[in-house]
Amino acid sequence: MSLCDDARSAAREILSHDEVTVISHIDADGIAGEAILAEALSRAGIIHRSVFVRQLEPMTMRQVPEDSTFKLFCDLGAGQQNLLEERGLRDDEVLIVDHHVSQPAGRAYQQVNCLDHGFSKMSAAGVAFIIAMEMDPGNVDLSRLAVVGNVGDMMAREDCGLVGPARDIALQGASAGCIEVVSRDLNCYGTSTRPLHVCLAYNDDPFIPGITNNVNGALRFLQRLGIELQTPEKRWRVWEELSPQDKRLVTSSLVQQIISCGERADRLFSESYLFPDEAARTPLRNAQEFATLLNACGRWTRAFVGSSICRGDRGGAYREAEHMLNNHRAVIRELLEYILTTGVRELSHIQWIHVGNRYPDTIVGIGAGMALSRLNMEKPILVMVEQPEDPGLTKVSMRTTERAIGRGIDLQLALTTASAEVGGAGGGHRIAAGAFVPKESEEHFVDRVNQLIAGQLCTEGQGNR
Ligand SMILES: [Mn+2]
Repeated sequence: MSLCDDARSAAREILSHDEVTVISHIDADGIAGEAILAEALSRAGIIHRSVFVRQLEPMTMRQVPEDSTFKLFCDLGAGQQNLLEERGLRDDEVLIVDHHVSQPAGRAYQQVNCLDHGFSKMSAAGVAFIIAMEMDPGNVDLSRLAVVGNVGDMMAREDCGLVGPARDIALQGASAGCIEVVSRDLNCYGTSTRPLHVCLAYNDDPFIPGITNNVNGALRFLQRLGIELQTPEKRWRVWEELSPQDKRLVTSSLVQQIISCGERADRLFSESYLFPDEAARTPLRNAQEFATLLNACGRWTRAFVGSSICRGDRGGAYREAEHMLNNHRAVIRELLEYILTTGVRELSHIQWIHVGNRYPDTIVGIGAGMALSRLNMEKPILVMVEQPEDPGLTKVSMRTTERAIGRGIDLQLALTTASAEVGGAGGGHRIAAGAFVPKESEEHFVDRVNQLIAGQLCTEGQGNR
């Protein structure tokens, strides 16, 4: 059975029900996946409602209604099939749409999981889209949301673009005219909304000496090239607005700058995914910024606002999301300042800080990533934060760089191993991972992670990249 076969039988199953509950995750991928399924269900005339959870655990299982509706789990469920079983859910009333590692339980729940077919660079929204297309090929416009989910889950990061079936979805959207796939675009966040010099200065992958973390340096660099940085109305221009010649001039000069510092310039370019139907200079214009908007909604527990935007609301929901995005950024800036002024503690192979209960646990990962580029980038950063609902539990977020991954570092492996040893749980990706650990084991845990990272660097060269 191929992924398509699985999706086809899942579509048939879904279409056979009159009432469906979608249970999804509150991040960009979960919200985009939910919106794809909800929209496909609406179009098929099936009654449905949705529930968003931060993660699937015994507490949040209570939000899953005890009724006769068919339960569609999205971006979660594969690893928590024991919970579904404990709840007494029958195998004929559940379908799991996921891309996380499966933990089978006694009952064989029906599942569409790209991981089962060897596709690790695909998100739940991507899987949801393939199912939606099997429900009705007219759902091709939902490819935009699938791309947002994939990019939001960092599926395009390592290879500077989507690959495999996730990329096929982007190309399907391009043929249908709703996505513009730009090859060798500038690999930079904020190309639709940020003034170009700010956009360049905030980018740290690749790290460009004199430009990264240096807004004035970036501004002088662009002025030297003679690029028209403002419109006649004195508004700063964004990358998207530059002429093709100016874009080429900027990228070729950046390449020179990087090479003259002895660095590799290949990560300066990436494939990007634009949505030409959206208003200019809004975060809805490209997949990366759209994903941030959804993450902001989820992190401020307003996943439904994000879902409404995915399904076309450009009025009230969009204004509310813009507000959350500003708030989101302000709190992240505060966290960044806090980390930099308080300072991290350095161990031999990692650097870490505990921010107590000052910041919501949902943003510490992002703050950690931003802080890392201002600190020693050779050492992965680990940030701990108190769990608001459970002070006995500490949330851990770790971030590192592509370069460190190339040297053998795998944060997901380190955190999963170390947290399991203290009775916690972890997960994520090589470059960004998280865990929950009991508060009393914090110190031991940090030392253990340090040890594991040291071990990973030793085994470098075994070709596990
Ligand atoms: Mn996901």
